[in-house]
Amino acid sequence: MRAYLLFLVCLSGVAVATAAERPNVVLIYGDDVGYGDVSCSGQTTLSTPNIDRLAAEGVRFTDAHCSAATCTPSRYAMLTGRYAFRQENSGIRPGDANLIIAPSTPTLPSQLRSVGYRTGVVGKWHLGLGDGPIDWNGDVRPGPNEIGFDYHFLLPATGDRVPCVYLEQGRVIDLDPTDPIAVSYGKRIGDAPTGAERPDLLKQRWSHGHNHTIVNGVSRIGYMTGGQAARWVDEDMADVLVEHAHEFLDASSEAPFFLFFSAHDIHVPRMPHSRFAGKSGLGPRGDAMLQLDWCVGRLTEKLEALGVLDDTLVIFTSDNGPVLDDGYVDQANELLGDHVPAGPHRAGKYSMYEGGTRVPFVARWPERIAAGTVSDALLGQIDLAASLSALTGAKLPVGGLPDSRDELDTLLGEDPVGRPHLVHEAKGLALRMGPWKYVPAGKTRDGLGPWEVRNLSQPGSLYRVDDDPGESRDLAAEKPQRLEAMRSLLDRIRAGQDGDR
Ligand code: NG6
Ligand code: CA
Repeated sequence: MRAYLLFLVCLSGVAVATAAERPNVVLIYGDDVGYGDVSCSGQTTLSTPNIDRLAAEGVRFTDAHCSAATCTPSRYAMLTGRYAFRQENSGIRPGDANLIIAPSTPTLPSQLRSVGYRTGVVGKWHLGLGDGPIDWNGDVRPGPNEIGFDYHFLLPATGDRVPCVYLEQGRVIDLDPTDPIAVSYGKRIGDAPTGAERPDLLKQRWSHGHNHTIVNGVSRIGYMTGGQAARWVDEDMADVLVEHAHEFLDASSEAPFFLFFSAHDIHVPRMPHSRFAGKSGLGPRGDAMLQLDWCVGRLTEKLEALGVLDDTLVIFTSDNGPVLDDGYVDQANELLGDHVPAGPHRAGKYSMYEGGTRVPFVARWPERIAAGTVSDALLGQIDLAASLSALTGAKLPVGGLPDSRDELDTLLGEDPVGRPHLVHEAKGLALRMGPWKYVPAGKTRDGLGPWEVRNLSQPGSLYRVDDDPGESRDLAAEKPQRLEAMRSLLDRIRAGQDGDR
């Protein structure tokens, strides 16, 4: 009898858990979106009503961070709950790189899949594919399916890297087998014109790098031949990604779902659809931000139409800080006006300063998050894997997600303090500890492109980012003990084989 009652309790427990306690999760990831690029950060130069709606109906964080100031390490850390400096080849990867997450590594999606979620990724990947030379005309594996995603529809690397084709469930879509694809990041292949030789053929010219094969009037990093029918049209990319995200959501009515919507916007090349071109007044960078906000609106609307919006934890954040000229002549600097992409923070993408990783982060789930919450807690994307595991009842595997902490109460806006310390990767490693920021000796980029390179001498720099969000007053000489304590904590985290949980 007791066993039977227990069984009933368990059954009803499952039913309750799927409704109110185990929400769907939609993680919308902007690319190179700075803290100040969303209007809910307080700026008035660019309007992002759909992202602002999530903030108004949920929580907005003022001190949330991705793990690294560039894409590949940041995404690696978020998906694996393991800092990317522990992993070789985790810097910015070329488009023919191999998968840097070993199959069967516990990940955020594999955790959710283990408790019955249907998991999907739509958009930018940039974590490598395959485990040897890649044949883009065959089955490209291992990839997302082998690390926890049931479904994928991807840009293999980035919008500015070949191959410029979409990959769905391991296959390039719309590929004509009589026109096979070849890719090279070394020697030139094929006789198609390059951006270096034929700038007259370009819709948008390159400013640095990006002068190899021309695809859709834009020259890319790397060479590709073939696959003409499969090549993407940059201006349609946001529509294509939203369409595939919608299809994933339509097909997910049976189970709770996790969708990682990994937008291409506002990375270069910034080639928004004509609906957005010229609309922001800030040039293609601002127009791409309007397009990204539109994507957020379309996803939110879809959840509403399916009747599951309030049963879904919707998060919007970004993979690294902002950049202006990142290799194409798109007037990002010239048309910037009073817009401040990093908000009050110093520098942006590629930098050890706060602008490198302090990104927008909003989360909406009316079941557990009070509308209109603003949280100053220190929050790291590294903690999403363990926190969402805790939320959904997924057990942490031994040794898995080693740097990811259960910060669910912080994510829900309940803990005003958050993480005690957080690593920030940008070539070297910096550290936050409460309001303190330690930037080690060495070189780091300052500015948003064009950059100045700072060469910080020993013992590095120390800032107090609550009083001085722009990191303008170096307190290293005044607070040598604090600096030393942070330096040695960072050494311990770096050396810690068991991670930083
Ligand atoms: C850099 C590219 C930049 C961008 C970045 C990766 C040049 C000169 N610069 O090497 O345009 O692609 O890599 O960006 O080629 S990320 O957001 O994916 O990390
Ligand atoms: Ca990025």
